[in-house]
Amino acid sequence: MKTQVAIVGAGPAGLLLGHLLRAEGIDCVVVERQTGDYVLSRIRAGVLERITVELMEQLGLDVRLRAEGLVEEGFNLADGERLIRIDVANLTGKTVVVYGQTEITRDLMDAAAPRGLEVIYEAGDVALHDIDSEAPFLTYAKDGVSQRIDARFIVGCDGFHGPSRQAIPASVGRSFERVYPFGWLGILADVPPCNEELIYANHERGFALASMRSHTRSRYYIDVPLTEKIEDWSDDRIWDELAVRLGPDAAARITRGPSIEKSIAPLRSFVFEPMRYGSLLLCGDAAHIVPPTGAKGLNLAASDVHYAAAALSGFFKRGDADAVAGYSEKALARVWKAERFSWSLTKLMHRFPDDGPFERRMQVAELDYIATSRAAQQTIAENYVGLPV
Ligand code: RFL
Ligand code: PHB
Repeated sequence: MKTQVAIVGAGPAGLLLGHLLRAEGIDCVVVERQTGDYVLSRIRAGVLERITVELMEQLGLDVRLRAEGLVEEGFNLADGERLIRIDVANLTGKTVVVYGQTEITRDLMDAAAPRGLEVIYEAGDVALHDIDSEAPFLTYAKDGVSQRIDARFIVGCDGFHGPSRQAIPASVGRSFERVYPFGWLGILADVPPCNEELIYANHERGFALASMRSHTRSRYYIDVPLTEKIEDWSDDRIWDELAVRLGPDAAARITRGPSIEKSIAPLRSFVFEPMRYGSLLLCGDAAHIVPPTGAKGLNLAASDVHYAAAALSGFFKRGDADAVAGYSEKALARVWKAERFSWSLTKLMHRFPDDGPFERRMQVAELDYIATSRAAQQTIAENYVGLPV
């Protein structure tokens, strides 16, 4: 098979890019290792920045998002019994939208066939070849038969563990990494949320986050040591812990219910440079990971895709090779700022095992400053809604 752009991975990054390219009349094919159902079963992000909403809008795929998404005008930082509200709408004139990654992916998946976007699921052994040439190609196995896709560009949207980043020679790439000494235990349940706006809590027993997917579906997280096993966390134990860490006001409003999903995810900051090598571009988690504090991961994938689509459209529509050459620098400038925000909010809201009384006083001082300074709140708010693309 021959195409203009071969995309590896049908997560949100790969599907968004595929749709944006098809809308420009550029040929592309997406290859995905898993089944569509498996991709939809991964419970992940819940908070969308402007850029992510705008891309769905640009594609005319925002009907359900507009109808079902919850517009959030602010969020809260809790420290013991104190609650600091960040009035995002007032401070920035913008809002974020609560709408699950699963729903975005479903909307993109449902529109693929009608819009002529070919997605090949259950593609095994995907490998990238000749990425330093102008004629790169992918090989994969489907139903036991080996297949090949020739393209002008390959875009790696295959997440942190995919083969694309690994295809770049070690001598030209550089990784920056910070692994955190805890993970987030998440629980999804069909119960009304305890609060209309998100609450990120720093409690002496650890971190907690109250989030949601809708008025009837809640998403909560607590941080746990990486040695913890999910089997040791009954639903009751999780609800008890949330009630303590979120503080008495929120606790009084928590509705408990059986979990429909629970899992532990490790926290990591990671950036790979460059995000382009030869005819290969990387987008989303394939190139970088943020800890989930601040909800940046999916949104960064969306801004990468926005830059990549513009660069590829420049190449195919106007013969502009510079656009592709400049992709990495442009994308990384925004990536590093989101990395900084996610890292600083993670440091502010979690108790690290090595922290002593000094580090705790620093957290309290910073939270005091945020509570009383409009400038500090504005800094947080403008990062939370997403920096300009
Ligand atoms: P994905 O979603 O991992 O998709 C990559 C796709 O590539 C496929 N793949 C392959 N395909 C072919 N061949 C191979 N060899 C392949 N290897 C992998 C995979 O099967 C998959 O379908 O990456 P993408 O598209 O870059 O999207 C990134 C986001 O998924 C991620 O950044 C966010 O989910 C992070 N994240 C959050 N981001 C936000 O913006 N807001 C949030 O509120 C938020 N909350 C979260 C999160 C991530 C979490 N976890 C579990 C990691 C909460 C959690 C708990
Ligand atoms: C979520 O709803 O899953 C969520 C919300 C905010 C975050 C991370 C995850 O910072």
